[in-house]
Amino acid sequence: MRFIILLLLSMISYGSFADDGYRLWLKYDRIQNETLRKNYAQKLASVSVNFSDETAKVTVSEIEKATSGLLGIKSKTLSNTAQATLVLKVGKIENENPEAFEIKSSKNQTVIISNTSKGVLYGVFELIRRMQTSESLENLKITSAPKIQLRMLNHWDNNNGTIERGYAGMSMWKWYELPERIDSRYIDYARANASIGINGTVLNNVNASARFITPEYLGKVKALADAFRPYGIKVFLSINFASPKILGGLKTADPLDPEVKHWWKSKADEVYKLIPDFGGFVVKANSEGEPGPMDFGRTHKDGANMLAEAIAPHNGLIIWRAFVYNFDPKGDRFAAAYNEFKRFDGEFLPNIIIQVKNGPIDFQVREPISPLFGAMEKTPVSMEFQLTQEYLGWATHWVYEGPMFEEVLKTDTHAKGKGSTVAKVIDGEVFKYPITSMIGVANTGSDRNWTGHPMAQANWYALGRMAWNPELTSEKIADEWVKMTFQSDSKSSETIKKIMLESREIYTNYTNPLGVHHVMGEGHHFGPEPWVEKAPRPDWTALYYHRADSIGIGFDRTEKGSNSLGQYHPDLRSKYSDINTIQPEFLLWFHHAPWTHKLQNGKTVWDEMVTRYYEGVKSVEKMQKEWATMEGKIDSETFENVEARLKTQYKEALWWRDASVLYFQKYSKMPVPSPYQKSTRTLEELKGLVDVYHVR
Ligand code: GCW
Repeated sequence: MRFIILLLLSMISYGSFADDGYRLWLKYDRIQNETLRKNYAQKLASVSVNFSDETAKVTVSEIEKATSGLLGIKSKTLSNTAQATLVLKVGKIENENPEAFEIKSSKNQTVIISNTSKGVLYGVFELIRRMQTSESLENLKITSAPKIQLRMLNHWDNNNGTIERGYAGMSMWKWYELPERIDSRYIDYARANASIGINGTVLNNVNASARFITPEYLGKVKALADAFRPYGIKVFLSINFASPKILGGLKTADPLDPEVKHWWKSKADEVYKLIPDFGGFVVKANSEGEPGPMDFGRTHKDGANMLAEAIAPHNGLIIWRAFVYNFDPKGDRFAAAYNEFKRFDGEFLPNIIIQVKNGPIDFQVREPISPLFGAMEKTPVSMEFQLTQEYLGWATHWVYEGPMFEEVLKTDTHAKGKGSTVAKVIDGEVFKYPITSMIGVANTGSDRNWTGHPMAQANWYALGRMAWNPELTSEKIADEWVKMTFQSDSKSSETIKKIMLESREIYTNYTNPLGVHHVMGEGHHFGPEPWVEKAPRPDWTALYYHRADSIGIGFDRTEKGSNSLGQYHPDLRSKYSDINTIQPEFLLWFHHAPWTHKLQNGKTVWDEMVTRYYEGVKSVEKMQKEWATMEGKIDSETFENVEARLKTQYKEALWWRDASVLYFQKYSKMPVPSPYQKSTRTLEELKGLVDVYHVR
């Protein structure tokens, strides 16, 4: 007994309660600064709530959790609004957005008000965030409204429990227990999403099994929709375009066939009868072997419009993905989506959104923007980012994606003159889109800490915050996340934030310097395989993209090459078209640059590439050193977890560096510049490593 008490006392004094990461950024450990804590405690001493729906219950329960955790108090519930220190109110506010809220505070009272209960919930999370990040609650006069309507996660989860490109365990959805049992994790998932403004979730993989829309599964989906509703989250499903054949026994899934149309209409009726606020269907059609309208000689427009018609009576949406690329021996995969969709601009029904990946290829480490942003004037396009780190080192490499999102969102499409940034395209400002959306392909799984790598939680957080306001900086978001997640001293917070902000560029340097792309392992997409020269399709090889030869490296997309650059507005095009002025980070995306070509810093392409590979690895060593200073400053479980993952990251960074340099050197025939030393490993040895990683 004495031993246990001593152990507990020492844990408390060293603050070393093991933190398994389950609580995410909603940690709510006691605020150490007493003055601040007392001040907050006064402000949250009593609460009055003027609404009483399901959302009211979860809002009050969130306040209870936050006040007992952060402040060590239990707020009194008062029916007398005048006496309450915190008033939560549904009422008319100036901003008509149903999700907007206002927070106003005077000396004795803080009022959170919104047109809807959901807006109040968002306001409460904002207030809690302010306490978690030690901000003042005095004289607040805040109005906040989301700039994007649909802020969503897309789960690539399959009904057998696996996740496509999921690196944090198995799927969270226990289909076999549903609809009877609602796992408490579903509720914590919904809370976490609501805390960052996420209001929609697509439960299943876009490579969709038709099973999800069978009556059996729809019952399960309804149970999840009911569990998420109080948190303001709508449920969507990915569908299999061939469902009328697979489930309905029809001879065809041709979108113009009357029986097929009828089948989808009654399916939509069935779904909405069960789930009246169902969000809609997401469709990956005629892409990577998935069925679609082109199987019947029809177009993406025919397919999308048929489904849109079926779902329109219920106010449902069709989210049609633009990730399509048929192999064309003369073409350039970069140009495929634009070629397919631009011609139909204006011909899609109004309840359709075209969901576009941030770049033209496929979630590479760094991509220029998809030319569809800024090109679709009459059809809403939405942003698809990938949180799960398919090409970003899975769950062993620490990559904070905030700076990548920010780089994409700040890119100027010039569609309607200077300042037509991607952020402004997708939030509807540039073309006045009636529907707006941003989604992240989820990085969550059944791992206790949700995301495998503890630091990857920040990517989920960043998606929600940027979807609420695509003009927020990645720095501000990192600052919030670190403070909320670690509740550590300010020096430690700064160290963690610094590593985060540098992490993406570091990863880029040791894997994809100067804009070389699609050089990862084939199929599993892990580790380096720039030597992949044969694959089931040429555009699945690495050679198709890097085109290394005795002269140089990179894909010429200028007028002299594939001319895909021509898909951008001339003012954006000119940023990339001159090999002498292009930002080096994008060089090999657009130019076949001679190895000896001199960059603006005076170095040759070869020397600069090698420098980046080597400096990238050195930076991982630096990350390790900086992280080492966190020992004792944050809880030991997270510390050790990240420390171990950084060791793996270092090992794999060396693998990337050596494999890439040795492989490309076969073409450049140039030496590794000093002070760097050529690897003592051979290329053959490094190629052999791939098999080890295949079985991961
Ligand atoms: O990046 C590729 C992935 C596929 C994925 C596809 C897509 C769901 O390798 O696994 O399939 O993109 O986005 O549809």
